[in-house]
Amino acid sequence: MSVKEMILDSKHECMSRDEMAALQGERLVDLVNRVYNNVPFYTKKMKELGVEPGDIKGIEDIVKLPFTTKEDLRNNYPFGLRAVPQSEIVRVQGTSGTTGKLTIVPYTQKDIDVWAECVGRCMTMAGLTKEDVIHVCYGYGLFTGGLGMDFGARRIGAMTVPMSAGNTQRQIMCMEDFGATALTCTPSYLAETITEMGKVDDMKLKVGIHGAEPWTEEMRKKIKDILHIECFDIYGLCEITGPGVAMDCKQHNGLHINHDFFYPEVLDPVTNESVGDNNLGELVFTTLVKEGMPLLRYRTKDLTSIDHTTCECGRTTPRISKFKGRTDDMKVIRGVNVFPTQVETALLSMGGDISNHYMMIVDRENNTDKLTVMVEVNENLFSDEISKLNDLKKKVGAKLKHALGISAEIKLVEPKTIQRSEGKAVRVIDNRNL
Ligand code: DLL
Repeated sequence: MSVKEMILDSKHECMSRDEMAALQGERLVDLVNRVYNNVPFYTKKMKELGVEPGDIKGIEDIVKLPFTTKEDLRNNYPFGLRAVPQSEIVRVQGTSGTTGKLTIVPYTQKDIDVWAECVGRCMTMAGLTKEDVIHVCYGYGLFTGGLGMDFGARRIGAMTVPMSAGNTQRQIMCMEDFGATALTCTPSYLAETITEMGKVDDMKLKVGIHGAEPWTEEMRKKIKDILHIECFDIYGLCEITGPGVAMDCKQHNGLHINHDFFYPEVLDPVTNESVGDNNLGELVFTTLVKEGMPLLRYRTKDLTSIDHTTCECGRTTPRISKFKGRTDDMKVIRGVNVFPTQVETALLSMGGDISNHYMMIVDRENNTDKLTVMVEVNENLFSDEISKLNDLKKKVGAKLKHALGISAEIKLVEPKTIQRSEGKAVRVIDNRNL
C-alpha cells in the first residue's frame, strides 16, 4: 500500500504550511467571536487584557489571547465555560484526574464527529482499516479512553470489541476468539498482562495503541519483543477532546498533531514565551473548531517539544516528542528535577529480572528529602541466595543514581506487591506536604 493510502484525510494532514496557517487563522477568528460573545469568563478575561475580537486577524495573533488553566475549569465547574445552549449538548465526558474534583467537558454532535475523525486518522496512521478488529481495554464511561477509541474505530469501519479494563483471562480469550488485530489500552495495563499473554502466537494481534499516561521507548521495545506487535503512542486530554489529539505514525518519530483542529504552542512555563522548535516546554492548546466548551490557550502542564518539519510519512502536521511527564509530576528532590519516566527508562534498560512496576516514594526526614524506589522483581529471586538479591539491589541503586543524579533507597519486592490503579498508573507518592 502506498503512503498516501494510509492517510485518512490527506487534504488536511498533508496541507502546505501557508494553507494551514490561513485555515487556522479563519477558524481562530470565528472561535474568538464565539467565546467572546457566549462565554462570560472569556469576555471578562479578554477585556482585562484589553483585547477585542477585532484584534484577532490571523493565527499569529493567538499570542494576544488569554490563557486558560485547569483552575479556571474547576472554578467554572461543571458547565460555566459552555459556549452553546444546553440543548445543543449531546454528551459529557471528563476525568477524575489523580487529584481534586472532576473535570467535565460538554460536547455537541459536531464535537463528537471531530473527535471520531481525529481517532480515525490516528488508527489509519497505525495502518488499521475496516478489515480490522479493535479490542478496547480502556474504560468506558466519563473517561474518554473507551468511547474515544470506539468512535474512531467506527469512523474507519473497523469492528470494535468494547471490553473495558479488568479480567485478563477473559480479555485474552476474547482477543483470541474474536480475532483481534489491534489492542488499545494504557501501557501499564498491557505491561501487567504481557506475561499472562503467553498465547500471543495464536493471536492475530499486530498493532497496539497506547496512551493516557507517559511511557517510554524502552517500554515500546519491551512490548515489541514480547508480543511482536507495533506499538503507537496516542495522546489526548478530555479538555481538548480525548484521545486523538496526536499520535505517532509508523516512523515513530514524534506524535502528529491534528493541526487543523488543535493549535499547539510550546511555552516556557515560567516566562510564557515560545521555546521554539525542538526545545522542551509546556504544551498549550487552542481548540479551533470546538463548539461545546472551546478553550483558548489551555495549559496542559504536559512537557514536550515540537518539530514543524515534514515527516517521512508525508504528513506536514507538526510532531511533538514523546512526553517527558507533566510539570506537576516532576519532583524536585534535593534540588534535582526527577521524572518517573527517567526511572522507567533506567529500570527497563536493565532487562532480566527487573519489571517495569515501580513506585517512587518521597519523604522528608530531618529537613532532607529521601527518595525510596520500590521495584518488583522476578519472584524466583526470593527463593535464591540472599546475596543475589543484594547484588541486584546494588545494581539498581547504581543505575538509578546515574540516571537521576541523586541516590535512592531501593526496595526490591515480589510481583504484584505494588498497588495497581484502575486507570492511569500512579508512580509517585510524595509525603512531604510541600
Ligand atoms: O487520558 C485521554 C486519553 C485516553 C489519551 C486514552 C490516550 C489514550 P485525560 O484523562 O483527560 O485524558 O488525561 C489527560 O493524560 O494531560 C497527559 O498528562 C496524560 N496523557 C495522555 N496521553 C498521554 C501520552 C486522557 N500518550 C492527561 N503520553 C494528559 C503521556 C499522556 N501522557
